[in-house]
Amino acid sequence: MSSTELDNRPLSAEAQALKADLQRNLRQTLGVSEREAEPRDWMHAAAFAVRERLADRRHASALAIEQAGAKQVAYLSMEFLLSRQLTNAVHALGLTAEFKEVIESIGLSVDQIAELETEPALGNGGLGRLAACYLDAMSNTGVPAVGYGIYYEYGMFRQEFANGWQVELPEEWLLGPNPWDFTRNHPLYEIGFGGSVEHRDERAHWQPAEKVVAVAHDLLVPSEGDGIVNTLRLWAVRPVHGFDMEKFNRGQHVEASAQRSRHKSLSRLLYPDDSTEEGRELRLRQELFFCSASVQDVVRRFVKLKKEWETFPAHFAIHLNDTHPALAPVEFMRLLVDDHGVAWDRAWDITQKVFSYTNHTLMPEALEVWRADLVRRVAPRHLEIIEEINRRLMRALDGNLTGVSPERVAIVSSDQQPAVNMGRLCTHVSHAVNGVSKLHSDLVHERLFPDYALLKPGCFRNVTNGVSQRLWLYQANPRLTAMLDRHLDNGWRRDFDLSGLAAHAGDQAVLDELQRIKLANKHDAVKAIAKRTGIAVDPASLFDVQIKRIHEYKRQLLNILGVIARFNAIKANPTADWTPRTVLMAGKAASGYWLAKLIVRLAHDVATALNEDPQTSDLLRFVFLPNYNVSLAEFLIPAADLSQQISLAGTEASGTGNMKLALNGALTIGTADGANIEIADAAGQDNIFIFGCRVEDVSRKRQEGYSPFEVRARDERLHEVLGMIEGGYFSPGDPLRYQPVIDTLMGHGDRYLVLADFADYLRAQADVDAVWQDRTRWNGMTLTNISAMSTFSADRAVREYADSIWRLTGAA
Ligand code: 26Q
Repeated sequence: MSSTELDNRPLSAEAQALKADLQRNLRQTLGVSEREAEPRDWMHAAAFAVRERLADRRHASALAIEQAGAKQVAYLSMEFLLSRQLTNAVHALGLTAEFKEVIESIGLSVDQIAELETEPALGNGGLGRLAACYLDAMSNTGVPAVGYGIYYEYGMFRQEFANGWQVELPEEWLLGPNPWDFTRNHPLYEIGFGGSVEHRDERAHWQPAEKVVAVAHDLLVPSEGDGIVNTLRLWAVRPVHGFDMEKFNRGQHVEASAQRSRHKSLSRLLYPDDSTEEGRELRLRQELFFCSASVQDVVRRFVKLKKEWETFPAHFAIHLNDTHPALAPVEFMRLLVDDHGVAWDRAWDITQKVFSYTNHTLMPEALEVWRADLVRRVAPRHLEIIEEINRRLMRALDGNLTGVSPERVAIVSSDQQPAVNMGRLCTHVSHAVNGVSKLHSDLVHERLFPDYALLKPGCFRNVTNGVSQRLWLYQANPRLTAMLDRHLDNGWRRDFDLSGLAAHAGDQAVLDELQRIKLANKHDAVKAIAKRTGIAVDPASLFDVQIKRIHEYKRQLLNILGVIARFNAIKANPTADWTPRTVLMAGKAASGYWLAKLIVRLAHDVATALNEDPQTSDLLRFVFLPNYNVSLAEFLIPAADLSQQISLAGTEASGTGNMKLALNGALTIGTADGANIEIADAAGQDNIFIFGCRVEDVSRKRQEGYSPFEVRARDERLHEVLGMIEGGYFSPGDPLRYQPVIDTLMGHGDRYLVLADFADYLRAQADVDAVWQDRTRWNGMTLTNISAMSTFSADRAVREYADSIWRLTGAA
């Protein structure tokens, strides 16, 4: 029976109850009868029915947390890149089977219903997805937490293609009801902007020029079984005095709502991560809005406890997900000192015990530095507080013999045009600062904040990233999960312990099973790929996957050059024993990052040329999948054979896609960067394809004077590949199209050493081909990788934060 035919089998008791709730919500919440209902109405009805169950659980766990007086975490992040809520919630409630029964009894399919939900893409990429995995892990490990973020009207754009170019379209995720949203009418918080500060009666009095009100939109973060339900509290703007009646009455209808619409813009859109210029005032206003609302909320929750301020750190830990919430500790100081009359030193001591900070990038262009005059314009009192913090720090360094350089720790630079360094601000206010992989944490310590390392050596830590196994294994890959259930001890899910799988490394039947599962997943992916692109790919070929934001440092270009070299090699020797490959690439380029957009176009053009070549297209297919998002990752990751993690050593802080792919049985071809190094250590160097320069080689090469021209001259294959791009082979009507790509690689010095790693990359790819020919060996490597991935669970990471950073005694 096809899944969309009406299923008349009797429902289980649980499914009957669920179905009754669906029908009731359809009729009463949505006001639609069954006769009139479209699939979308059923999706909404299902969401309302499921959220009722979540809400009940939330009330119970909120009460239990309150009664236990447990310390709570406020996780501040400008981004949360959530998955679709319905499938996630159904899974957490353990209702997957019942939900399927109900939906099929209505004559619909679960996939069809799930796909009608637009995912809330309130994040750019890695950092936002990490925050979402950590929320899930906090609920599932019993860490009481509120995630604080922004309820963007427009999250990540939808990527489409027009004549080969990426175009960005707004994703209208809030059209229609949002069944997951609990909009709160209280508490509401006023947020001030601009204005002036007066100092009288030994106190600062800030008179903001403008005010808006922040409204909370709460989403629930469930856990499996009888764990806790945490809250994700996202702020939106409700303008005050938003409508000028006088203007309206004078007939100035548009002007009457101008201020309202200006205010609304604060939570209108998610900024892209391409931030190169500093002068974007709206972003800074957005950060202030978010920080002020979140900190006011935490402080209000504390005040309700009626405790001494000194006990604040025993009740709340506030975590800064990168520097985007850097104004939060400043707002915290302001509330304590200005509004609650706490003396500066006392407030400062509390602040340092409350805040902690994670750095996610070393790329200079992503490190936030704001001009002081801009900060003054947006938040004059906050700038004063930052200046005072800086003044006291500089004073403390006076005559200090520790070798700390004042210029290298100064939060406000003393240049002609002073600027605020947000990374230093976060480091100074926090009792713990961490990077997101061992290598990255070392670099944060040694290269980014070397003088802070001298000043407060005990603060620096590492917490290697982790991913949610519930989304990325149980939900995305039910076949592999069922296999693990068959072969591992009963308790494997509780402790997320995959290590028992290693015992089966020599068992041919288990290896075959693994291969069959991968093939079945690939068959599913083939259908999804055809649906999205119209391109047919062969599930028997090796699926070689690179999925992530398009950035020069991530070196999608190296992948593309490698694909072209493979194409040339096949043409030169068509009858050799080639491993058929399907290279799958997906990712979005920030709209203002034109070179990244040109790289996307190159991928697209190379794919077109290759796929049309009858001599090679059975052996090599290249597909750029549009609109990479969480849902796409959910079907592609379980189908991947090879995971490309090929950043320039020292530039990718951690990576998390690398973990998701390895967990799903893809082998990694990667550089010694970020968490790749730890994946290699866990899985064993023989079970991964590492190539290219290491961090030390990169520094040495740069010192010695690296010449892309020499590299090109020495490598025939590289010379040919670059010649084709340069000569318009992939852009016949527009031969100069890719000149800027050639220029960055050649004329402008190849900042990311793409050419330097080219030859070793081809060598590693040839190793991949050779292993693939011996499928038993390949499957054995796959099994060993999976068995070593337990440690890359978000639960492990969250427990490390809870123990060593947030100090939650009694947390699981
Ligand atoms: C900054 C200022 C103005 C506008 C935007 C930004 C901005 C926004 C987002 C800067 C950076 C980001 C995102 C950074 C990010 O995603 N970093 C990734 O974090 C992952 C989780 O730790 C790591 O695995 C990745 O290695 C890292 O690149």
